[in-house]
Amino acid sequence: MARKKIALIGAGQIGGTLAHLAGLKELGDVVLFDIAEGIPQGKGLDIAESSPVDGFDAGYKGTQSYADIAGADVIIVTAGVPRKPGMSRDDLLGINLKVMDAVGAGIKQYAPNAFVICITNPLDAMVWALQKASGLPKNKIVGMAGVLDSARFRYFLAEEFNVSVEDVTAFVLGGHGDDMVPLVRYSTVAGIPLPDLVKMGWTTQAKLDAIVERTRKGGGEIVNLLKTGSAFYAPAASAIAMAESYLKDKKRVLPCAAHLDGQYGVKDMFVGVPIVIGENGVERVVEIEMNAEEKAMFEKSVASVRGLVDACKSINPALA
Ligand code: A3D
Repeated sequence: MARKKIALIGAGQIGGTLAHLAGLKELGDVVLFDIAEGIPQGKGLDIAESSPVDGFDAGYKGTQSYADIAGADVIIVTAGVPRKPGMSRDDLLGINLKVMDAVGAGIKQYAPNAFVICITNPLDAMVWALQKASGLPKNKIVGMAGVLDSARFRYFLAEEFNVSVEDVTAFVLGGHGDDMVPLVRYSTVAGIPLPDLVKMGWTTQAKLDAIVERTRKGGGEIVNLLKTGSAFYAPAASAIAMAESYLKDKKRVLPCAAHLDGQYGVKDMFVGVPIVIGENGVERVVEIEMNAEEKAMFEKSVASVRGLVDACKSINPALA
């Protein structure tokens, strides 16, 4: 059976890490596309030269030509600019919207059957714009954010409880912004919900509230430390988990920015919700009941995403 083909649009910090992880996990052959000449070629060759040491077989090709993504099974988009200290994700909108136009046209022409994962910020608006620009079916395009946000939440909780990260599950809803919605009562340690752990004396409500707040600002914490860009190891690992679920038809239940057509009361927007990813792309949107407080937080988050989508429509009316 022929190897799967994974095209990475954007070969920067996240793109390079994605290329390395895709090889280490033998997900398929990798094409790195970037407008910066030499970068995708150099990164591809460097990673290929590590393959004899780590013992994996994967082809690597760096390119400036969209024709090379033809026939890709999965495309992961990180093209654009990342945040610097003092910038919000929303400050990136104008520049990255133009990038989504170009990337969407490339995908439409050469790889309209791929499953596409968008990472470029501001995430929920960029995945919306990329779907419009590419014309991809709504079940074949998602945004990566919730897997990362919930991984951050899980990591902070595992540290607080001094237990394995593997036994902590977390549930995050809403847009990928500082008003995302970490759902405490659906997050557990080995099945025990967080409010019960507070009652059991494992932590205090105040500490839990601080962890929720740290999760919401998790991206900014890394930006402030790095100073020259934003997080890339955990974002890449998160997108690879999504790609793997599609390529291997694992049907994992993952929080992703998915197209909503009435679910959660939202229409024609991409917002973070739990979905099942399998061979057909987005196979199911999981709708949960929210209490009044959760609903209010979710609606606030959706309103921020709507504001960004409206900004995209006013910059580029052709997308509306
Ligand atoms: P960076 O290392 O700057 O890589 C971006 C790459 O995109 C560069 O190599 C550019 O040359 C390339 N590029 C720019 N314009 C184009 C174009 N038109 N076509 C092809 N390539 C182009 O950034 P990064 O990898 O650190 O981050 C990439 C994106 O992911 C940024 O928008 C970040 O804000 C975003 N990001 C999202 C998350 C989420 O959780 C959603 C997390 C971290 C970063």
